[in-house]
Amino acid sequence: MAGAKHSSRILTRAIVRLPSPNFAAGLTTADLGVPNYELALKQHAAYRAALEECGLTVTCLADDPAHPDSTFVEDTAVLTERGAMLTRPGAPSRRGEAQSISEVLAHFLPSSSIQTIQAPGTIDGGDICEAGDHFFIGISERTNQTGGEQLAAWLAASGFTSSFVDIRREKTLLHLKSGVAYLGENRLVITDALAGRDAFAGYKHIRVTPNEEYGANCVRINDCVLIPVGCVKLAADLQKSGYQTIALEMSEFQKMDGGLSCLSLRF
Ligand code: CIR
Repeated sequence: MAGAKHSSRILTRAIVRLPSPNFAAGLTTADLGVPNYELALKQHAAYRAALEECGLTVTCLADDPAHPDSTFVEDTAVLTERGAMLTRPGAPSRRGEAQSISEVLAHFLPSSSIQTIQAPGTIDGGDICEAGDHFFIGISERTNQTGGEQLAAWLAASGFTSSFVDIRREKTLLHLKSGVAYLGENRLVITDALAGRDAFAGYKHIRVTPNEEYGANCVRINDCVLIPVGCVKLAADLQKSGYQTIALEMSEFQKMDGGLSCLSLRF
């Protein structure tokens, strides 16, 4: 791979959670039909295999029918190489998801490095885009200013910088990372809607075309980038820039507004 050998952080582990049989009862704005649970399980298995192919040891948690959206584990925590911030998700139905993730993280991280967002702050992990030592914090329908400020203060105390990106007017973006992904090498995959924002001016851009917008939520893991099946132009652009891609079927998760990043916590 020319010029794309290493992401800024070597990742070794991932936490995922199986979708539950009542997964279709979760929140969604998509008009793509009801997800098929058996197919979602198959797609989840392929996702886990891809994480392993990227070099990660995967901890797969049992499904949690009390929280139909709990397969989207990314929203429950923000992980850095120096610690974890458990979130307080913006959707009330998802508030109970962080507790069990906190218990799992305690196996891997010192308890002194784990903090929690406090009410009335809210954060969904999907709004937090790590770009090396800088974090973009999306202010959205799920992540509020108070939560963003708590996170920014914690990041600053850990030696990271951060900036806010208000996406509340971007009606097609549930989360900031629905529209932008950091690849490493100062490079972003980004939608037209976000590409003009000052926050992203200092970066190289790989634009997703409007018909491949779902691919903006791709994930760099060590030497690979996970992308959704069907993002043909994005795959070609990534490969041209020296990245190895793995394309994954995501149809059943897309029906529930989920993308590739939201299915795992990576650290
Ligand atoms: C929700 O609306 O909360 C879930 N159905 C989808 C969450 C997707 N999470 C993410 O993109 N980080």
